[in-house]
Amino acid sequence: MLDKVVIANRGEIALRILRACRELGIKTVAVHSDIDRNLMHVRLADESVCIGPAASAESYLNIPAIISAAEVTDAVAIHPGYGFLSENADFAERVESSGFTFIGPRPETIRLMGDKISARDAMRKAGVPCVPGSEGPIDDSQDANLRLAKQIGYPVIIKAAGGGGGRGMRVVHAEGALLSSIALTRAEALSAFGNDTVYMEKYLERPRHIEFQVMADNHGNTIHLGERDCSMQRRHQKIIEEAPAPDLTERQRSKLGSLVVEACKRIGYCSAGTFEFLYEDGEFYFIEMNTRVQVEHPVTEMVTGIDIVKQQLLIAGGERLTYRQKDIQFRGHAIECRINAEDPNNFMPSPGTITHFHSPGGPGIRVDSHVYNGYTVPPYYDSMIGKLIAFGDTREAAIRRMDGALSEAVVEGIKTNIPLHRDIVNDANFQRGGTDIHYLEKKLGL
Ligand code: MV4
Repeated sequence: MLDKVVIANRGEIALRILRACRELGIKTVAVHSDIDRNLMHVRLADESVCIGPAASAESYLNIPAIISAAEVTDAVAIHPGYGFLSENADFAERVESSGFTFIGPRPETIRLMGDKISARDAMRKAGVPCVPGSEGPIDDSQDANLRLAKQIGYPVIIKAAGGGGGRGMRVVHAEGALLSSIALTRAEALSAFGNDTVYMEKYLERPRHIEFQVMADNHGNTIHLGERDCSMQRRHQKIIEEAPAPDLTERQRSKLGSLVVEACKRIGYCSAGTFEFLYEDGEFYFIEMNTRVQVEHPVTEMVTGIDIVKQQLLIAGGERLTYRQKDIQFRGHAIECRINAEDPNNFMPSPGTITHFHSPGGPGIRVDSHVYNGYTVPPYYDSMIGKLIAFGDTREAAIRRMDGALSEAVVEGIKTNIPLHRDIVNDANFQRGGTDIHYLEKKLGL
């Protein structure tokens, strides 16, 4: 078992990791920027180290400072959380070469999945269904690209190998725009990612976004923890996530679950991971794999009863997975609302001091948040101040509980998107379930 872990993150996920360490008797080191010294997990950690000023580039992205903090506190491992350096293969490599355990997959796996073409290639070879498209990158042969697009059928989407999460993509609706779109996406990719490699896929026009959670240890054991529907999003920012995905059958779940488990075994995957799919007309299409614990992991924890972060820590400590696939039971329904410090009308960030904070409660309500009365939300980082999760025996029960919890929540001193969440959970189409990735933007008239 790991002795002492550096938590290389901030906010709610840092507190989440601290809580998992505390339950396992693992000592904690909180690294923080100078303005984050009053974060809750910094106060609760066994030790804390200031790693730099507010700017992320000089603190939470400051690789030498984070590794030095591990050295001076004699820690054995580093947990990157999500965002920041969590999917940075160079960081993982430098952590390992400095003699520490990186709590996550091996660096080469992070690199393989970070390149969206090699990820797609690996999954196609492992028998995971992918979106129809180019096998590997497209080159600059105009005739070949025109032929490929014609064969795939318009609309097509051009994507950057170094992209992901919505960056470096361009939809092409007709042949006349293809060549210029390829050139433009290539140029943008070069400037954004330093890599102008691009590929082509059939563009799915009304998909849902469904992702599968996997866990794998270092002893060849791999399980899946079912799926999450993350389609309620705006400009690639997820707003509401839920598990299980509405209307998915047990048969679909076990079929896709077996495919992603086999794919993990084939690539030697380790730790927590998420396979991202587009789901349209009853078919699944792999698009990307995330090699980190995700913001929305709690909805999976609520319907399986498994602590994903604890499992990550156990796996990093060399332990075997606590569960086998046949131990995994899915029960009930969980919905997560991401609570952001932002204006609910124009989505502008709303940093400032929270003068009054009251957490909702009651049966089936979980609040993953680091804020408290008097906490000042800084303007330097992501605006998410917490996640409200509601569990119920049925989706309807979870929705009812969520609406009640949203009506109880009090956050004064800053604006939040709680009114938007109340609007969505009371929306008839949301309540019917199965809305696609464009639904919220259409509803908001964007
Ligand atoms: C797509 C797609 C439609 N067809 N690929 C956006 C971010 C990255 N995960 C991939 N994304 C998409 N890829 C094909 N072939 C639509 C999107 C997409 C999207 C996907 C999931 C969740 C939200 C999204 C919002 C806009 C576009």
